Amino acid sequence: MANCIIRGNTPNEIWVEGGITVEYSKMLGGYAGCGNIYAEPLFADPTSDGSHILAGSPCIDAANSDQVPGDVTTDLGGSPRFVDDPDTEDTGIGDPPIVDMGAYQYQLEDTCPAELNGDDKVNIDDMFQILGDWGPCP
Ligand SMILES: [Ca+2]
Ligand SMILES: [Ca+2]
Ligand SMILES: [Ca+2]
Repeated sequence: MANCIIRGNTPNEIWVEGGITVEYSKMLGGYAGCGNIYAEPLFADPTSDGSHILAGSPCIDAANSDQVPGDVTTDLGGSPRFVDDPDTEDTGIGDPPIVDMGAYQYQLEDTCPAELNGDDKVNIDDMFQILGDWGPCP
């Protein structure tokens, strides 16, 4: 198991028969393994499906990018899977930008409103997206 956030399970965070390898994951109470951390993940709303992590979470840029299957480019919410938070030191491994622990990746605030298609460039492709959406809104 890699790049996971395990939190709030009782009586144990995880129960394994036979043992597994856990790495680059966050588990309250801890679990031995490379890159694992034990701090609170700083969920936006831990009482609902709020497993979105907030700025300052120790899970940001702390996972193993090499463990993400090659065809996975988005997180559970459809946002980019690989985002670097320049305010967070990269403590994970792999080629940057480093993936975050958990199902949802920390997303930066929109600093470039004309970047519409998620490729981190403002160019003609973004213009085509605007033109494709041109016209009356239902
Ligand atoms: Ca990241
Ligand atoms: Ca970073
Ligand atoms: Ca773009």
